[in-house]
Amino acid sequence: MARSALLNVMTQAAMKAGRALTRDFGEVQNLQVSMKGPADFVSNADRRAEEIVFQELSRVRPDWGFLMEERGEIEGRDPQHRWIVDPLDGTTNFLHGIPMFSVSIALERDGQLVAGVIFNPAMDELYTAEKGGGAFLNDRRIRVAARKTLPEGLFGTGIPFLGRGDHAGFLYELRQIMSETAGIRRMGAASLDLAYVAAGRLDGFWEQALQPWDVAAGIVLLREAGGFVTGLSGEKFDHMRGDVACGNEFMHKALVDQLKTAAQKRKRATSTSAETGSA
Ligand code: 2AM
Ligand code: CA
Repeated sequence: MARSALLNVMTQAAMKAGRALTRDFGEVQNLQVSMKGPADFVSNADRRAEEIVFQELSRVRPDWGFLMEERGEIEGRDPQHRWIVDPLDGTTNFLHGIPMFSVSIALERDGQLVAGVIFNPAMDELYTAEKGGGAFLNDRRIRVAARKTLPEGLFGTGIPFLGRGDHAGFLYELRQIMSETAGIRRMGAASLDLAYVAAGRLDGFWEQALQPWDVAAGIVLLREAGGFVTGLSGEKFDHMRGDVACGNEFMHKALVDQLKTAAQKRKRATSTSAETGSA
């Protein structure tokens, strides 16, 4: 399969950064056992990977802007095009020596996501998609799974953690979805969760409060693989807002219904406790 020039540029940048991350990942595993621990080393690995992506993409498309996890917004002379880049998605996994992390690069044209590349160097898996051109894993076409009912469905999610997210709300979602489905996975890299739904490994995925660079590339993959995506209560998806519920047509609808039920149960419980004055 011949990749487009655009996907070639994105792939080269992702693979070059991925190779640097692989070298650093080896070192992280050594540092795990040292007194100092690998935290500072990992922030540097993250910045190095971002620098590689920035240099590679600026070299071939000097006028295009960027939205990057570390550097933030960099305006380009061309107002139409912007790269959205997460140089290391799954930072916590990387820090802990777990090989579930990626380089994620998307292209936005006039505010629309039009191309996405995600590279997991530890598993040597490269996901590519361009609007209208289909989604691929290592150059083989991928599609969302064909399973249609919740009891067959395996779902990915992100669990809020110390200092982040709506912990109480998530427990309602978890209670609801775990009792209706074949299982839930928490992999720790939103880009790869989306890629796994696109590849038909997971049947769906939901998570709140993600950043544009966590999801932008994965959304292109998902749509090109035939998936559906909205916010958590079925509202139009907006990659700048960061709430994601996705799956194939059937699983997406079923997931959103479950999330709505969870939100209603929470609301009822909150108003009951407010009425009775309990916490
Ligand atoms: P990161 O590894 O690049 O930080 C895991 O649930 C997902 O949430 C990962 O994609 C992770 O991206 C992202 N994440 C971690 N901390 C976050 C934060 N403070 N805000 C938004 N997303 C975050
Ligand atoms: Ca990220």
